[in-house]
Amino acid sequence: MPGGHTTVIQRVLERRGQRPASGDEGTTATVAVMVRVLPPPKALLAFEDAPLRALMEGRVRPDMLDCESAADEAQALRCFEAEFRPVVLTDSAEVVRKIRARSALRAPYILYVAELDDSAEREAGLTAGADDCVGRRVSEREFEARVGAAKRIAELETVLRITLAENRKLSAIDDLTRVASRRFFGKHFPREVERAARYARSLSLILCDIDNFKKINDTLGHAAGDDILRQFGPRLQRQLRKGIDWVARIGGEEFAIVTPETDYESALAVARKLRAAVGETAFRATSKKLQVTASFGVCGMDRVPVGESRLAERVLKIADAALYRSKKDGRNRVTAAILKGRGD
Ligand code: GH3
Ligand code: MG
Ligand code: MG
Repeated sequence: MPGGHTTVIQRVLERRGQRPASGDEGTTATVAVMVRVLPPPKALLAFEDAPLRALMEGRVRPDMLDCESAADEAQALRCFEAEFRPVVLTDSAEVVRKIRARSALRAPYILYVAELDDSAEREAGLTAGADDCVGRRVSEREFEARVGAAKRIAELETVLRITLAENRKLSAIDDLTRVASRRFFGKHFPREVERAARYARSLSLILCDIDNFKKINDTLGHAAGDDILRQFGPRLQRQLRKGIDWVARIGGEEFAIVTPETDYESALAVARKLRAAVGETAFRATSKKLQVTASFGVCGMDRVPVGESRLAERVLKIADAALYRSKKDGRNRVTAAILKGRGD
């Protein structure tokens, strides 16, 4: 066939052109876009020397860093305590030392502007904890390059933080409690409902919310609250059938327990067992032991009705209303509701 070869080669080339970017190229492009759309990093200019401060304010363009100035050490530290800045430019080794001494987890990039451009001064700045050091008579071009490096590091850290937060959200497992995530619940609970409806099986949903959790946080601290949450998910899970029932953390201190092949009466019994398991032994919260209770709301279905639209949503609403009832009636209790199909 005339022109046959050309057609094949063309097809190969076209296909190659359509092939999606490799993982690496894709990542590079994504990072580039993320960096491009970020606003300039916030920076603190802490210069005690007023003429130098004015010079620096003029030199750092607003598209490089979003700057705020402080005139002395106390003001600089106050500003920094009030709001974290990923970049700090300063002429004070004391400011460098004090910012580095903070026990906070996030550390800024610090550019120390030394009085003299000599190695002893540079060493003093770096020893105090600066990341980089320039003399105050640095050329405009060098200064811009060094601020550019600070900007790039601050931006990359922001991109990393955004990515980690997004990853956490995408995850099927909740970090703290090691049970299923809210996202997993949102996707898989409707599937469980559909499946049960298709085979006309039973299915129940139990919601559980820890009582007065805010008070625990307020009196023992957030870390103690986290400790309890960490033990809470596994404690629920231990009471359930392995590989069939599953637990998801759907809110701060709120959990959903999905129990397939479980009718109203059985679900009520499971919820009672869970309530007892929560209350009967104390939780370890930092170094203390703490008695905790939880309230439960059940929506039980002896036979999941078929052809109901948004059934999963309705089940969740019914269980939530039952949970609300448990709270209203004094907490540490189980309230159950049954959902029947039209013909039942
Ligand atoms: P109720 O008995 O009515 O449920 O009262 P509550 O205090 O448990 O409920 P409320 O909704 O008022 O407060 C829930 C608290 O849970 C507030 C929030 O700070 C805390 N919380 C949410 N997520 C977490 C977390 O991951 N760790 C910790 N330690 N606390 C959390
Ligand atoms: Mg609560
Ligand atoms: Mg709650």
